[in-house]
Amino acid sequence: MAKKAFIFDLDGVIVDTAKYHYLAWKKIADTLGINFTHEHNELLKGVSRVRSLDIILDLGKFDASQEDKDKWLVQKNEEYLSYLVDMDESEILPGVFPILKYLKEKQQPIALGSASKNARPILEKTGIMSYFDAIVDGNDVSNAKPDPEVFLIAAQKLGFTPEESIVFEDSIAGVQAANIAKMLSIGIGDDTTLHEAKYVFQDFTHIDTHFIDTIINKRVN
Ligand code: B16
Ligand code: MG
Repeated sequence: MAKKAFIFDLDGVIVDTAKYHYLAWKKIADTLGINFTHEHNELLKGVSRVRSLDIILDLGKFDASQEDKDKWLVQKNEEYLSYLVDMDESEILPGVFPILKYLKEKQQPIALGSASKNARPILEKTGIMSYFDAIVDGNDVSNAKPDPEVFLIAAQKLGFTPEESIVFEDSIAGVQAANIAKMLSIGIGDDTTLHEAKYVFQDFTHIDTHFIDTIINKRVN
């Protein structure tokens, strides 16, 4: 049977944690008197925690010492984690479970490729850890998306070449990372924003098993 490596981003693909990241960053921005909106939050998707803070400080033309930055990074993460306390499988985005189950049925290898350092607790709380044959997250990489490092390590852990790998991503930086890696990029979200992806679906409810079969059997990307 043909096999491909299926690599899933986490935030915005499997769970909608962008809303919690937003609330936690908003609290820091408010304290600093920086105007931070939902539109600004789009700039932070797929971007590391450290880089996210720099983007917010740039928005407010705010100069800060490394000591202050470190303090805010800790505060932001504590606030973010407080939103995850009650997280359970109801937070898995629509259509994700059926696709994960179908891939397992077809014995396709599955990996996580996320920028988040909180990926493991999220997979545990939502009860989907066992679907993943490999997990690569923000703790395992030194280069943030659009650098392809996270996806290249994920493919390697599954024992597949980039050309045999398929990435589901909701962020522009993540789609670019998949493309740079020469993997098949599938955008989840708005097709204008994610126009660089090979395919774009609004969400997983729009992806059917026929499409999955087609990409499994495609010779290489
Ligand atoms: P953390 P993904 C990314 O996860 C988020 O999209 C991004 O907004 C966040 O800043 C980043 O993780 C780091 O998250 O603060 O939990 O380490 O989309 O790559 O799964
Ligand atoms: Mg994401």
